[in-house]
Amino acid sequence: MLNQAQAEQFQIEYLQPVEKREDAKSSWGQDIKEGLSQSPKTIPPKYFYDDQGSQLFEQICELPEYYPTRTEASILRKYAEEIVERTGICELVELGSGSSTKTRLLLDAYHQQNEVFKYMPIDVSAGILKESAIQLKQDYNSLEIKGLVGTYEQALTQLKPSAWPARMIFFLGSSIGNFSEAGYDNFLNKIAQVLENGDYFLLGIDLQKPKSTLEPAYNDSKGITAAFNLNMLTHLNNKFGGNFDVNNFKHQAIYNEERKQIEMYLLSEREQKISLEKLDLKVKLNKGEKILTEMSRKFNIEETRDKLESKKLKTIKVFTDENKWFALMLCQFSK
Ligand code: AVI
Repeated sequence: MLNQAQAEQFQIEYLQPVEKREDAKSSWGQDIKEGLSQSPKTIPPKYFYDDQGSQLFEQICELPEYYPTRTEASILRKYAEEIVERTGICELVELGSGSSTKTRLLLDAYHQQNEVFKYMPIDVSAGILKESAIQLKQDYNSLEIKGLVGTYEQALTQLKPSAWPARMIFFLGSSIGNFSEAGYDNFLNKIAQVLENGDYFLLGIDLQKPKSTLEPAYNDSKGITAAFNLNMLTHLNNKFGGNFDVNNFKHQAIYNEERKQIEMYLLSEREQKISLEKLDLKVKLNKGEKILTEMSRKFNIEETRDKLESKKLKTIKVFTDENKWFALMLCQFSK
């Protein structure tokens, strides 16, 4: 619980549910019904992130095998100042902010260059949003923070026009890799819709690389990624009155070289019947049947640049590490 003084230091707003009919199938619950009725079965990755899942993801980011976080952080550490010089005064909007750890590298740079700014973290986990806002307020006293609780979809349809000279939306950690091809396209359309001429978009992408580096990053030796994957079932049990027994499932992650993506599965170790009472859903799983829980697509800089350009997002600078494992694309919107 927040005390009075803490609660007064920042604003937290809960975004409205997406109500439009055409978006209804992706709202909470409906997409599970759909995903578990198709073949192969799927559960959307957004169900990883209850408070426990968000904590586990934070632990993944610290793992020695999981190179994306530290690589992206090293790029930010090196180039944050240049990003600030290029954007100037900005309202910073972060999609999927989590604990905002990496973001601090950017916030530090704005702070040091005395650029006034406002930070709007957006995350589905209210718990992690509040915790990080308290920490940030302690470290950046003059920072105006307004956290939004909700999905990207909610945020991008409900963001109000900015009163600041410019806005920069940033989406780090290669979370864009977790979208399907159609979801990726749709997401960029929405980004382009909320940006005004001259606004910025900073996108973190994990680049294509050998399987021998990729697979261990999703099959860590401590089993944290396995716990993260299995926690999705506990989340569904809690949220929808389900009876998944996590002991009957195994984590699996493989790199699909043809499609250039990591695919993460929950493998049913026996034949079992699952019910999710609140969704009025009953599902039968065979022994060895797999539920796809996540795709993590890996990118190529030139293709991504073209894709962004097709949405009027002109890449003004690509920042990368010496191994070319990860890239940050800084784009500017121009109609
Ligand atoms: C959030 N996202 C970018 C992570 C990824 O690498 O695709 C999620 C993740 N899944 C397993 N480990 C990390």
